[in-house]
Amino acid sequence: RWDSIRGAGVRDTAPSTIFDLILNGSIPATIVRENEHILAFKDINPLAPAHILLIPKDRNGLTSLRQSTEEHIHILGQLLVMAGEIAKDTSLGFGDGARIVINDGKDGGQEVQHLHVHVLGGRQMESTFG
Ligand code: DGP
Repeated sequence: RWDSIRGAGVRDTAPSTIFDLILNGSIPATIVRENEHILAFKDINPLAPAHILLIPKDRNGLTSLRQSTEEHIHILGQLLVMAGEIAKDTSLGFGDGARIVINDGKDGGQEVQHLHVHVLGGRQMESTFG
């Protein structure tokens, strides 16, 4: 799948992550949606009946949302638009709504240092965060 992946940002010197292995096909993932800039796949440890992750194919410095700058506005918008499309996809197990989450940094519970958007659904979410 490398042919559809734009070159990594030259200023992105952070270590690669497990998501790079998914992007280059070294480890399998259940891909549910894809375009030139974004890959969406099922979370390996689902916390809801439907749990999809969206990642920018070119991390371009976005190890976390806190690294975002104006140059990332377009990809951030595209990620949210696709998250909304996925959240409407009943074939993926989504019902009437979803929870869309970005964990950011240690205190946010982020484990993989490649920006990703969680889309969770298929059950009633609790009103609190834990
Ligand atoms: P976070 O805690 O926000 O960094 O979420 C990372 C998510 O990535 C976590 O829900 C599990 C998922 N994940 C980790 N490794 C893999 C993998 O190898 N394949 C897939 N599909 N998901 C993974």
